[in-house]
Amino acid sequence: MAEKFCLSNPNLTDEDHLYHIALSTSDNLPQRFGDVKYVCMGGKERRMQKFAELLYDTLGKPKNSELTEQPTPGHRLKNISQSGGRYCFYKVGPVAIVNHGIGNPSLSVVLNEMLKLIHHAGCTDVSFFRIGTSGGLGMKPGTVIITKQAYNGLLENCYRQVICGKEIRYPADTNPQLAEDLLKCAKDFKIEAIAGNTMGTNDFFEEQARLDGAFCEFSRQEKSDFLKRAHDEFGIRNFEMESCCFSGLCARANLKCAIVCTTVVNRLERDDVTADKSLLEEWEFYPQQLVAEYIKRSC
Ligand code: R2B
Repeated sequence: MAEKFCLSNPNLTDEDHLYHIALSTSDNLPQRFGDVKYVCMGGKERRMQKFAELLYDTLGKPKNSELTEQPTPGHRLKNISQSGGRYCFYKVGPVAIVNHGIGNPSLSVVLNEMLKLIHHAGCTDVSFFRIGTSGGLGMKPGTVIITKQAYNGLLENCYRQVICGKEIRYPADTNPQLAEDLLKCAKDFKIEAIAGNTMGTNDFFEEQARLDGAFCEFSRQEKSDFLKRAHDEFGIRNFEMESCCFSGLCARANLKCAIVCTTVVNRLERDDVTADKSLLEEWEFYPQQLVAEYIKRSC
């Protein structure tokens, strides 16, 4: 029998409150969530709601889903964390779907609580996925990047966390087998995708060498030197703001993870996104399609 996922924190007890996702250990977590095998996270609430609905159809309307009492077209699933007012959370068969907002701090809060949820629920063999959009580096917009290693804004392959006034570094790598399986799904769907390294920053503007934020005191030359170095020396193929925390905390919990992000701009050419709404929607859909297909094939 597969071993139940267990966090190593000795301070966790049978009574726990997961404030930000509005659940606690008195909410029948093993009965409701003990079958979860996949946790899918992404920034926007609306995108994750749509992804949950897509999964509901892709997996053939699994019985062990949490449904809303008053369904409307495209809104059949219950937002389990609605009363918390911070994040959305849907359950579709063996999949938990959650949004994480922007950046490592927002992600860290909900990821801690999702890890505690699968611990209290006694889940087995859980994999974590992050889907989203990103700025590409030398990639044709619309290309999907499946992250191999995450690098922070200092070009270090780690997640730096401050604990009791000290900085600790955790490895920030993803699972190679998951990446390979997702690339295979992309090939079958004829979606352009590559495995590459990702830079996860704590800022959208200057830390990603954008010239168009509220502030900019570096030159165009400094910008292009930095981007070229990231591309050529570190194999960075896209920028986003969560990969270090996501891969760092999953690895720390001994869980497999994958990060699948579409690129919406080539940062070697420009800073702003010029694609129209319908093209952006099409590109944003690729990671959802790939992860939904992966889950369908493997569950
Ligand atoms: C990609 O897009 C967001 C910033 O616009 C951020 O969450 C990210 O990683």
